[in-house]
Amino acid sequence: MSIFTRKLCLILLFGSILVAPLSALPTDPEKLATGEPPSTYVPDGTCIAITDDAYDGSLASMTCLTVPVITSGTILDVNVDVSINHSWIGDLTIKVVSPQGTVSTLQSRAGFAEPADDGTGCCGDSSDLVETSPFTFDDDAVDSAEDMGSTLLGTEFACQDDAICTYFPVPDTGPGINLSDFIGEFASGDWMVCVGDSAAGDAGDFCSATVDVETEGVDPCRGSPGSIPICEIPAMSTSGLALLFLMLAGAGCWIIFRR
Ligand SMILES: [Ca+2]
Ligand SMILES: [Ca+2]
Repeated sequence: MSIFTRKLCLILLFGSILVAPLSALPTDPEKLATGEPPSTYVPDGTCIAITDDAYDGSLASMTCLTVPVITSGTILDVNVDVSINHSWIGDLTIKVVSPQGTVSTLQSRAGFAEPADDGTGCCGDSSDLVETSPFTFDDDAVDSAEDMGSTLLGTEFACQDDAICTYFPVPDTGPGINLSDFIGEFASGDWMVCVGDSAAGDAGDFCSATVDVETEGVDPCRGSPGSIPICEIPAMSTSGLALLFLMLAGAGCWIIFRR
C-alpha cells in the first residue's frame, strides 16, 4: 500500500469518527420545535376539491387533511375547526380520525336523517358554506350540527348569515358519539379531518382544518410539549449514511494497512 493510500485511509477513518456525532441529529426540524405546537393544516393557501358524489361511507371516499399535533399528554377535550366552500350543506359528511385511529363523525348530512352511513339517499339542507366563515365542532356548543343552515335560504351561508359558527357533533348512523370519543387518548401525532360529498350537482372544496386539544400529563415518549420523543430512534440522515460508509471504508483501509 502506497504512502498516499495509507494517508487517505487515516484521513477517512479519523475524519469520519470526528464528524460522526453530527449524523445522529434528527432530520425532521418539526421534532425540534418548541413552544405552542402546530395544529392547523392549510394546504399551501389553496383549497382541495371535495369530489362530488363520491362518498360511500369509507374514509377513502372522502377528502382528508392531515393535521399534525405535537401536544403532549392525554386528551381532556378536543375541538375541530374547518373552512369549506360548498353549496348544499346537506351533501356533506365530516369525520375526524385520531392518531390512534379512532373515527368520530362530526357532521352527517345536515337536515337529512340518513338510513345508513353510505352516501345514499337525498337531500338535506340546501344552504351553503364559504371558507371565509369557518365553523367549529365543540361538544359544549348549544347548536346541533344536524340543524346547520336550517334557518337559511339556499343561497345563504351558514355562520356568515346566521351567526351560528359552533355546533355539537351529530353522527346519525356514522361512527362515534361526539368529541368525547377521544378522551384519554394521547394527543400527539397526525390527526385527519375528512369531508365527503354524497349527492351530485353541488361541489366544493376543503380549505383548512384545525384540531385544538386540551391535555393532561405527558406522553411516555415525550417529556414536554414540543420536545423530541425519547422513544423514537431518530432516522439517520443521508449525510449520516455517507459518514457511516466513510467510517467503514476507513476501517477497511486501516485493517489492510496494518497487515
Ligand atoms: Ca344527518
Ligand atoms: Ca355534491
